[in-house]
Amino acid sequence: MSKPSVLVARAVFPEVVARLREHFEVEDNPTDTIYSKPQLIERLQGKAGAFTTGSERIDAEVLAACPQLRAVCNMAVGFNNVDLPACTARGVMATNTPDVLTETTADFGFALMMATARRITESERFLRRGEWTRWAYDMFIGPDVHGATLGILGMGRIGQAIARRGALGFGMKVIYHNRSRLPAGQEAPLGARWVDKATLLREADHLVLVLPYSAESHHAIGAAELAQMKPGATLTNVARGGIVDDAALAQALRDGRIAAAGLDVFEGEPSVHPALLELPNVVLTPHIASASLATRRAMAELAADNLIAALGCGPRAGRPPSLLNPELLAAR
Ligand code: 8YV
Repeated sequence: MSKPSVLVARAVFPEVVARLREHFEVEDNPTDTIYSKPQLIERLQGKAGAFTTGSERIDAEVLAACPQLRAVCNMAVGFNNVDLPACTARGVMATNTPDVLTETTADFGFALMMATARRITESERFLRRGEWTRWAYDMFIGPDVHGATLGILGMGRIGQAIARRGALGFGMKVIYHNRSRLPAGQEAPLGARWVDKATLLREADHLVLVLPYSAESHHAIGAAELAQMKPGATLTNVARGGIVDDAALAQALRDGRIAAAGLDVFEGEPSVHPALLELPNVVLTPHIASASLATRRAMAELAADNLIAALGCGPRAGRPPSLLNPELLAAR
């Protein structure tokens, strides 16, 4: 029997591609070309599976043009690049890579929040420019992290891991807003308190965004929300571009409405709003929150496990470990 064909849409660890070759005819992308939609559709012709990342949009049009596709396995926990209802309607299994990146992403979110509050990159640029000629009592003065109020918008796995760092490591008071409240047993060890969104905005000294992107969360933080925050507060986004209105944020930072922002994700990335690039009080990183070697390997291996199982191979044949549309199993 011939092996099913799959597309690995971006460059990824060679050992993961080699593992996929044990089960599939693999078209990989060692030059790491970013495919346009027509190129993606062309490459997906005759493919039963796709190993994707956040840079490939798998929408209804792509699915309609690739009727042989049976599995889309995203190497990311976020899957806003995949139209899940359209996949389900066509019987295409969709998977993501939860859990394996939680702690690494939380480390980075906390680091970005600290760098933002304590003005690490801004002061480094000053030093590198040769402007450090003397000490001054108010040089790069900023807010404290320890003991401050940590506000978390979106209290899933990563939000809870950031809360744990803040509460247990830095003596922070943790408040959060999420559609569903955590069970008391999960709130208690963190001393975490559920609040409505307005209270979160009003009380947080350091607000960290960790919610998934959806039509509902689009511009969850815009001019109106920024206006409710404390003037000395910081905002950190390690979730998705589009949750923050970047133009409104740039304006708020320029006006001193909030003290500073730390951003790992952007609307329309890899483009960054030009106004953000010009501001001193914003720490900018290129969507690297999950980028530890061990975690990126684990994400790639999990995406491969999902693809192998989704296409009926390996020990979990037919039961991918992180299936987003389990209703397809029930339908079989
Ligand atoms: C990925 C991410 O690196 O997992 C996610 O949702 O945002 C990152 O960890 C990125 O999406 C590439 O697929």
